[in-house]
Amino acid sequence: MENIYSSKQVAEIIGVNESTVKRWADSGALKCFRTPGGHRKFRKTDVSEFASKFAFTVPGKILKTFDRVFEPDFVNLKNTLHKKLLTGSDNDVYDYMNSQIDSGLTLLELYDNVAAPAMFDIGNQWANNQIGIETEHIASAKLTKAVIRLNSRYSKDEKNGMHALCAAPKDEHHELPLLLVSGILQNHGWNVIYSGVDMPHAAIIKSINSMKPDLVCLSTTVVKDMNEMKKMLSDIHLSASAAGSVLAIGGAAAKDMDNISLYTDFRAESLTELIKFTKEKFQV
Ligand code: B12
Repeated sequence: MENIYSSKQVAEIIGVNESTVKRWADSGALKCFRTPGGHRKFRKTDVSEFASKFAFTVPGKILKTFDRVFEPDFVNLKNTLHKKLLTGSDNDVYDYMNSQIDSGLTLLELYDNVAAPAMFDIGNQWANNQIGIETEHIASAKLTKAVIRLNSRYSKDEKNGMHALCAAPKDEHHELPLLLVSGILQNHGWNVIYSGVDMPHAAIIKSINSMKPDLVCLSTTVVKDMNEMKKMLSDIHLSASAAGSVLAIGGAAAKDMDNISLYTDFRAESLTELIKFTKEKFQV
């Protein structure tokens, strides 16, 4: 049966005063109907639709998460972020992303289903000459800055005792995916050793040998020479196994790498898959 809420319940769900809900209803912004006794009643679908709009325009206002009344409209969220990346300020981008977390989205959903697709669209616009390279660079920089702030803000204080080394190999300059990976791991209690992009493969191996992390995450977006990449991954995989580390690889270039099990313990297409894997593998 369809869920119906009272003004008080809607106020609790959205996190505002009951009088505010009544005001919204009376102005027509939030749809309601009246009982024969004159009480306002709200359908779940109407609250849900209103809540997603509300979260866009009033950063920081919250949909309390005890009852997730709406399924996020990821396409809409992605389009709004995309617009802010092209036209908003650094703070607009950060505030918007942060307000989505306040609205009940997880960091994982925000990164996998909103941020990554928004950058994908920007890449396509650039490839189709709809925006210039300078616009693409500025948008990437805005997102990078916002992600660094979000990673720090949503890094879990209570650590799970596990260590992950996050790196991107030599000649790989796409840093955003790696920042997302590291932020999500920190958000799940991992200690992250972040060595950044363009890391020579001997240096990755040296780090694995000396730090012996539980997990090594490599992100690759663009590969010039696939054979060279596979050779490098084999070496890293061997060193990781010897050090007792699990090797995970992800990113656009890893997607179509064949015989992947020869080069890594795990290939992920998303952060969601990575977290599922780490939960099963490490019981954390
Ligand atoms: C931003 C960007 C750049 C920026 C990067 C800035 C930065 N600080 O990161 C700069 C300007 C440096 C750049 C440079 C180049 N770029 Co570029 N870039 C992009 C763009 C627009 C976005 C990349 C991005 O951040 N995506 C979002 C991320 C978060 O998504 P993702 O990589 O899929 O990651 C997700 C998952 O795969 C997963 N994941 C990723 N890594 C890992 C790792 C692990 C372990 C796990 C578990 C999961 C995981 O998690 C993420 C979240 O869901 C893409 C467009 C696109 N389609 O992606 C082009 C794109 C990748 N670039 C492209 C190109 C061609 C280049 C250049 C060669 C351009 C040039 N001529 O100089 C150079 C190459 C530089 C190099 N050698 O690395 C092409 C690649 C085409 C191809 N397949 O070969 C693309 C696809 C653009 C296009 N449409 O043509 N780029």
